[in-house]
Amino acid sequence: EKSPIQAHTTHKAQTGATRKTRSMSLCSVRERLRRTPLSDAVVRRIRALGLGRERGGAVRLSDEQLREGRRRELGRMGLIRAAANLDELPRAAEAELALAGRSNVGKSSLLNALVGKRSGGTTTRGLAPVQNRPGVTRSLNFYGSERRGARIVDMPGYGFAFASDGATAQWQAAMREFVVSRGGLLRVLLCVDARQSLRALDREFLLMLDREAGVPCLVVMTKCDLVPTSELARRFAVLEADLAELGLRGLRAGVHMVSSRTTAGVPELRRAIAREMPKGWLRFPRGGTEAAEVGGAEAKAGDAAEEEEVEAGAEPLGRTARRQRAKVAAVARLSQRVAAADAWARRKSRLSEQERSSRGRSRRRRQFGG
Ligand SMILES: Nc1nc2c(ncn2[C@@H]2O[C@H](COP(=O)(O)OP(=O)(O)O)[C@@H](O)[C@H]2O)c(=O)[nH]1
Ligand SMILES: [Mg+2]
Repeated sequence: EKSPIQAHTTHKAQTGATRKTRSMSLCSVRERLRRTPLSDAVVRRIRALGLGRERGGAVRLSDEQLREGRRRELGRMGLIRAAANLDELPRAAEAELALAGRSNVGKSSLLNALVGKRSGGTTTRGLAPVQNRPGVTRSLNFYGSERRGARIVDMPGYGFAFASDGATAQWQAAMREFVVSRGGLLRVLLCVDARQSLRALDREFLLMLDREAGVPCLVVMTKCDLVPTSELARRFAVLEADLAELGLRGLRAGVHMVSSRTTAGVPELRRAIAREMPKGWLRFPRGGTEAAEVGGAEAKAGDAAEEEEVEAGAEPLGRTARRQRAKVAAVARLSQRVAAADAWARRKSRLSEQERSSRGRSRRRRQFGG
């Protein structure tokens, strides 16, 4: 039995049809864009968010928008674990949000923008490594701050360019297993490059997420600073239509548009996430002081600001969300028991150095991809 993703990969290899299908679908997208009417409401929304690439340079954001976009949410996030295989996953005791999408669509950059982390001038760099080359993230990277339950998982892009087909298929099988069996995974943010349309791998992933894993999903158009407003509005309409066609039960209404480079649209996305995740998962600073803007004294000021934060006004949770929370709580209880049992077992019999290294070898053998 092959997964739809594996079947797709094999089909590509056998028929060599990739180039042909790709150029055909490209034509049809152009044609569809031409025929899609321009929605005034969407154009207004793009302008209000400060998105779209306009002639003569980037759209300008107000100081207020910039400040809001650069806010450091979720406290001091750090890399908790880079899992190169499914044996290395951290315990699923927390509420997790995973970023998924094709390679190079800007997942890691969006993670940096969401947590308000940046180094240098842009938010596309910072906490999670970013490179202008597909397939940089090849492990499941878990980010979080110990003090809070928030976890963001940076997933490797499906179909990364420089791996062999075999390794890619292995990765995809592993990603499937991750989203299907991960107890604490509450939502997935599916990222689509604003200059591209929904591709076969996106569709397959979304269907698998919906039908097999049952994980609700938010869709985000990334790099919206690179597309002219009217084209962006049309691409937005085409994407919404394509998503509607898939008939996903767990799809959250309303595609989000962001630029991780300028942080435009990021505050709005954070608010949408706060509504989806358990209360307190994502908090907003109460006061007007901008800890993230303090520069050198950032870490200290950030901690002080954290103390004052209040919980975001999350909307009452629906039945599904309540069930998800109950599931998370159950997993947390279970993993506490497992941890206690583990600690007890460790005390009783310390593994010899030799045993430990032979374990390491068999673990490496089970590694997938990259
Ligand atoms: N202009 C622009 N470039 C972006 C944006 N987000 C990401 N990029 C660039 O796209 C490339 C891939 O980004 P990355 O976050 O590593 O993508 P990932 O492979 O999906 O994690 C990098 O060169 C980023 O600087 C954005 O919002 N605007
Ligand atoms: Mg990445």
